[in-house]
Amino acid sequence: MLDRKAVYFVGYASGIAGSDSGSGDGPAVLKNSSILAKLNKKGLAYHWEGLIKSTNQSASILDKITEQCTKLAQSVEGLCRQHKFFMVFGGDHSCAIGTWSGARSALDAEDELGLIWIDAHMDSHTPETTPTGNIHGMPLASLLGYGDAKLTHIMKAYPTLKPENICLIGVRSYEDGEAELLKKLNVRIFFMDEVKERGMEVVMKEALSIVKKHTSHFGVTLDIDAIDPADAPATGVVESNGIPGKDIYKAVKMLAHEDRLIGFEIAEFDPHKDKNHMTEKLISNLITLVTLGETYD
Ligand SMILES: [Mn+2]
Repeated sequence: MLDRKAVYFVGYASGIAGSDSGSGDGPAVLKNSSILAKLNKKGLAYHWEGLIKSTNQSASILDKITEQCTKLAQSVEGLCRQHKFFMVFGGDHSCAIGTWSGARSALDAEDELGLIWIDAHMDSHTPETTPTGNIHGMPLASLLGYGDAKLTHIMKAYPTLKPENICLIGVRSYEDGEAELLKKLNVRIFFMDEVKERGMEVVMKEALSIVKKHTSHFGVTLDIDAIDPADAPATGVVESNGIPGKDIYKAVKMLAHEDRLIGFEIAEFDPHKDKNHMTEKLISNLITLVTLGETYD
């Protein structure tokens, strides 16, 4: 198991893939956070690898995202190859294209990567099905090999993920086109109704068995909007009726002893919408839960 007493943070400081760009400031707020600064006292040493953002002002949004995701993928790949436990902080959820392309790239060609996608949305649109054109609605489709070739081919392995090795948790808002794609691919979706009915721990256990079955390693990506806005208000596309904060804690705590977990990602944190640093504190707790198995406060 990777040493998680030392973790490596990478920030994806961009919100250009969504209609609300506030999430682009998320990583900088976390980097300067006095709340996160106290993690050291818990026995957790963390290092910031940097904040990634496109430097090409005149490029199209697609090209900027391609550039950012390529840089992020290279950073994550490097950390994985050095057997370092990484955490990526968005930024909008287009970061996932870079993060998981990079993690996949660090594995051997014959290995497979699993991924648990915790989100209120499916993020599985293609340029053909999207009603908004926003790329933060497309990262999972891209990772599965559907969408613009620039995004599906960030690194060499194509597709990055296979549908049988992933699952979604917490979904409650989506459009037909993306739902059809995931249904066609037979992707397991734990909709919010099922999470409520069976409980988050039961669902998480089943999710872990899916992503570990045919893979050497797996990751987890958490969109803040999966969590109930009463416990995590700081996100761009708020959806009511989400996963309670205490249940997210239980689920993430289960990851602390998963030795094949390669890294963890938190996306769509918009600090401008936080209330009394509530979401920032929740993120601090998630960091210590996934690494040390206990909450920070
Ligand atoms: Mn998302």
